[in-house]
Amino acid sequence: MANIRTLGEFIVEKQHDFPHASGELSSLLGSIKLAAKIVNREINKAGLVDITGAAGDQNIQGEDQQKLDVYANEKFKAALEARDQVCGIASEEEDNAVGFNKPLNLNAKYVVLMDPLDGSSNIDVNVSVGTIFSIYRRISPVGSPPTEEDFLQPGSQQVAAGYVIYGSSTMLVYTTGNGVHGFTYDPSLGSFCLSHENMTIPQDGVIYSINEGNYIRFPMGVKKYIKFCQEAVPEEKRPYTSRYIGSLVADFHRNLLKGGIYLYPSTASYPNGKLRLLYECNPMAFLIEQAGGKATDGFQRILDISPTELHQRVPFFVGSTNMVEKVEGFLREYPDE
Ligand code: P6P
Repeated sequence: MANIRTLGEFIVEKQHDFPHASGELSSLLGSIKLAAKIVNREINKAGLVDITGAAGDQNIQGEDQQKLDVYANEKFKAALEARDQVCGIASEEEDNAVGFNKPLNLNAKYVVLMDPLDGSSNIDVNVSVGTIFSIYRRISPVGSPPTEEDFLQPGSQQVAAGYVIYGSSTMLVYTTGNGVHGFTYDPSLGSFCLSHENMTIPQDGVIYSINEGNYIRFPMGVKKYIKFCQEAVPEEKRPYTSRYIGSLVADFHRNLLKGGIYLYPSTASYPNGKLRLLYECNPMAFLIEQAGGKATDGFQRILDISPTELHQRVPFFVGSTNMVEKVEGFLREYPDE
C-alpha cells in the first residue's frame, strides 16, 4: 500500500515543530479536522437536503445567512468547545466573540477565529466553498474568560492557520509556521491524507483574480495593474489570464498551486475592501508567506496590521511575490487623491 500519511500522523510527527505546545495544538487541529469531515458530509448532500436555502437571518455583515453557514458555524464551534485547548472563538457568523465557560475551556491557552463557510452564496450553484481558520495563543490569563485583546492580535502572532476547500475533492491546508502542507480527504478511509507536502507558490504567475465588475471605482493603481496584465508584451499569446471564482478559498488555492494574484481592493460598495482582516486575510497571509508569497493591503504587510475591531475589512492583495509587488508599485505611482 502506498505510503499513506494521515493528517493525524503528520501532526504528531511535526509536533516538535512547535515547542510550546505539549500536544495541545495537535489536539486542536484534530478538532478542526473532525468538524471539517462533518461539514464536508453535509455540503456534499447540500443539493439533496433542504439546508441550502437562506436561514432567513442576516449576519453582522448584513448578508443572508445560508443554512449551511449556520450549520458549519455550529459544528466548528462545538468541535472546538468539546476539547480543552480553546477558551473561545470569533466567527464571521457571530456578532461578538464567544467565550467557552466550562472549567476545562477557561484554562485553555488558544483562541480560534474563523470564517466557517466562506463563499457560501456559491453553494446553490455547486461552486467550491471553504472554511478558513486562524489560531492564537491567548494573552489574557488562563482560568478566566477570554477578553477582546485575545482576538485583536496582529496576524504575525498566529501560531497556526489554514483552510478547508470543499471542491472537486475536499482538502485541508494548514501551517504552524513550518511550511504549508495539504491533505486530501479520502472518504473511503475517512481520513485526510498528505497529498501536498511543503506547498510553495511560484514567485511569478500569469493568473489574476479580481471582480472586474467593480472596475469603475477601483483605485487608479489597480486600474493600471489590470491594464498592464491586459496589454503586457503580447509575444506569441496574451501571457495573462483572468480567473475569478468568487470564492476566496478556491481562487487562493488555485493561485497557490499555479502562481497568481488575488485582488480585492476598495470598491464603491466596500470602501475599505470586502474581506475581513481577522478571519480571512490574516490566515491567508500567514499561509502565503509560509509558501514564499506575499500579502498586503496595498501599502503594508497584512500580518503587521494592528486590528481595532472584530469584523474590520481591509483591501487585500495576495499571491506570487512579484505580482503583489507589481501592484504595490502601481499604487505608489498612482496614489488616489
Ligand atoms: P464579490 C465571498 O463572499 C467572498 O468573501 C470571497 O470568498 C470572495 O472572493 C468574494 O467575497 C467575492 O466578492 O464582491 O466579487 O462577489
